[in-house]
Amino acid sequence: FSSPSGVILSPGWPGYYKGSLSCEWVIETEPGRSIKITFDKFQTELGYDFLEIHDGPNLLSPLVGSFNGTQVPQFLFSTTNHLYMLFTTDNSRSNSGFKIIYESKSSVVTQVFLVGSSTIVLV
Ligand SMILES: [Ca+2]
Repeated sequence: FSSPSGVILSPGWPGYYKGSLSCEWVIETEPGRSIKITFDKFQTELGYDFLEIHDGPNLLSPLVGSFNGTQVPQFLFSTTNHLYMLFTTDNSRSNSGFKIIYESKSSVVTQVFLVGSSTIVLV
């Protein structure tokens, strides 16, 4: 992505996504900035179709959350200038997926979010 903001849609949006997907996205902004993502719409099969978000450039970066069903935070921020997203689905039952808005922010943000049982401190 090369614009300061944009939208990430699940494959097939606004129709249902397909089974057996493994799709990844990497969002990168300039060093020293952070990325804000806003969950505009989110609906996946509960317990089977997951959107994993990692705070960094790849799958090995710290996990922010693994989201499924309709339970997502309203928005979240990266602490680095990268976010890695992986959407995996099993081979049965799909749903409409997600619409996520991303923006590059100057990273002078201090907030604490609770995602699942882990506390993420964003400085
Ligand atoms: Ca499924």
